[in-house]
Amino acid sequence: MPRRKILDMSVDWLQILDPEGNVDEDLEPKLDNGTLEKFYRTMVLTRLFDDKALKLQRQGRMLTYGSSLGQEASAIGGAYAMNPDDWFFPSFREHGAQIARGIPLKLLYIYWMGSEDANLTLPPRNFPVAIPVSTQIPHAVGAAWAAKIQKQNTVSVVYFGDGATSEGDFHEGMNFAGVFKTPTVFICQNNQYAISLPRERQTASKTLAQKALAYGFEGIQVDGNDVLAVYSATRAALDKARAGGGPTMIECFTYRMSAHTTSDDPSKYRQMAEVEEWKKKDPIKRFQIYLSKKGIWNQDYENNLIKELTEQVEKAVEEAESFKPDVENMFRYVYAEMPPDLREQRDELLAYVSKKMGR
Ligand SMILES: Cc1ncc(C[n+]2csc(CCOP(=O)(O)OP(=O)(O)O)c2C)c(N)n1
Repeated sequence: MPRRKILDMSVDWLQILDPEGNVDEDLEPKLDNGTLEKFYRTMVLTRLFDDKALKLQRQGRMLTYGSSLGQEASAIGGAYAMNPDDWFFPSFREHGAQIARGIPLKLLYIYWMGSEDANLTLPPRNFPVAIPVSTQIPHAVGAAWAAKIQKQNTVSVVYFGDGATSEGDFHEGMNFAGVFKTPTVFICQNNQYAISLPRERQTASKTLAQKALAYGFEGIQVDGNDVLAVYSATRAALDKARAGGGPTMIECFTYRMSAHTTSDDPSKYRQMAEVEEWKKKDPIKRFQIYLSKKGIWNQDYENNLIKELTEQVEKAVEEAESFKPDVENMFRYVYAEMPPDLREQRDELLAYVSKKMGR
């Protein structure tokens, strides 16, 4: 026969905990209560951190900020599946993953208050936030390739959005990872929008996960508002990568509940009814029901937790606001030898700071 099907591929969907808090016991990961509580605490802390950042920005105490409201499970589920010595490459909306990786809240606030100094003391193996969309992807693949060549047992995990899948860096990184079978886990946060551009206008593909198939490796779509599904899928991908099985792409199907950033007005491009529908799928709420059924969560537990974590957030803000940044740092680490135009800008800024602030 001259014509026959030579390719038959598919993409799985994974959900373990549904929006009503019902768990699929066959798929439920075996996690002890301490770990489950850690997941819950970190999701709640991320939400409190986020809410405070938005308020600070509105009071003129923070620069432009991108909220992660609604994406807490997608962020922390993957990060908690990692080992501390795995490489972590975040985009700009992964506050939850950064918190799960042990990055102090104070540093996150200092960064969003505008100081690169925060990046100088990040815990090892945690890359700084990448503001340019997708540039972190080739970096992650490169680090994974290096780990493979050096026979280290580490995996690179890279986070990016649905919009990032239209960038050249994404395709180059995915292709390289497929060809060289690098130990890389690609976590795509499909939050349905790239600023004002809806997912349907980003790509004609039915899923984002299927893009991995074109590069010769597995892609899976998970319910991104289900922390158990995100954790389990990432754990499986990490185990596979460590065993020499190469890369995986995980598409977390989630929703950006807030604006793109504090400079955006989403009412211009999406309907409130859509937001209301997604409210019913809240990742924290469903995990709360799950913990309540396990006898871990109750209203007193919640009240105590909110009090404790709010204090933690307030303390971090205080520390961040009393931090004295060294403005010269933003010029220091790009070139081994600073070009004249940059030197000129640095001198101008230093003169301004010294005049304005007497430093
Ligand atoms: C290379 C590059 N192009 C454009 C921008 C401007 N920009 C910032 S965020 C963004 C949309 C990103 O969408 P997505 O990847 O889906 O992530 P999300 O913001 O939804 O988390 C754009 C176009 C940028 N930062 N970098």
